[in-house]
Amino acid sequence: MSDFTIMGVVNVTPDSFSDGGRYLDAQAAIEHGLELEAEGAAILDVGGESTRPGADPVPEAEELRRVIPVIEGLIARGAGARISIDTSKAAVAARALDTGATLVNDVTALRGDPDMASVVAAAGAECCLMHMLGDPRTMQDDPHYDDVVGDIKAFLEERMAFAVTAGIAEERILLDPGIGFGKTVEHNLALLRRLGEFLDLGRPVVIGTSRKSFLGRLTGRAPDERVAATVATNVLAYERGARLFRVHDVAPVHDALTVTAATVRPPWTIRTSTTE
Ligand code: PMM
Repeated sequence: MSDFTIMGVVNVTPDSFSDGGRYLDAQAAIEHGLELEAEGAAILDVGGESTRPGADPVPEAEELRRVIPVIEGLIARGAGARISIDTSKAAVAARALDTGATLVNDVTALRGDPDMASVVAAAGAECCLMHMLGDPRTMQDDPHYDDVVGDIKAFLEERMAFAVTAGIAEERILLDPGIGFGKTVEHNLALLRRLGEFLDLGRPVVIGTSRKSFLGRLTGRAPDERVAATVATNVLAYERGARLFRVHDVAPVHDALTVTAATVRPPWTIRTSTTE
């Protein structure tokens, strides 16, 4: 039994940072989700609104039109992975939960829509609270922190208290420092280097570095050439205590984390089907 969980990204958007437009058609998104599950994703994170820097908001009806058929299709096709809805709109979360999603991944940490907390609480759903400075249109305009780790820890602690007051059980909460959301390259690297400090908050830490621009700034590579950089950051994050990994490239990250977990926490599982 591995102690890490991979969340495969299923973006149904024309403009997401690294895979925008590729899976805009519901059928393509469903096939892609099933492939990610076969590669080792235990959660599929379905999103219909891009959060890339500078992105414009998507109207509710359009977001519903993008994501609901994909969730329906994944369930109809017998997906075994749990389904997460990546949204900050309560109405989208509510429909997704009704359709079969069990986790709400809200990049605004319940600040984007006043009804979101009660929707999550009423459904008894799990919820990922992520840190973002400002909003996607402005977040990369000269972000500043007194102490990036301390400030984000305090934010997540406050958001967790808010969620619990709203009726969301603490054991249903996951926490994410929000790599790339209002952070410089140095902020992102400090968050990874000091990721272990977030374990003090007592909830599983989620990390999303996949193909992000700080990896491009470091390596000079285009988004779909950042697999090795993505693997490196996820291995490091695991070693620092993260347990949920939101990635586009599930197969390589799954292999890397399997070996990392076996090394850090033996005993491991020998797979007999492997050729020498
Ligand atoms: N990153 C993106 C979207 N949703 N959710 C969580 N919890 N953590 C993240 O880091 C995160 C997220 C942006 O990435 P994409 O546009 O490449 O999907």
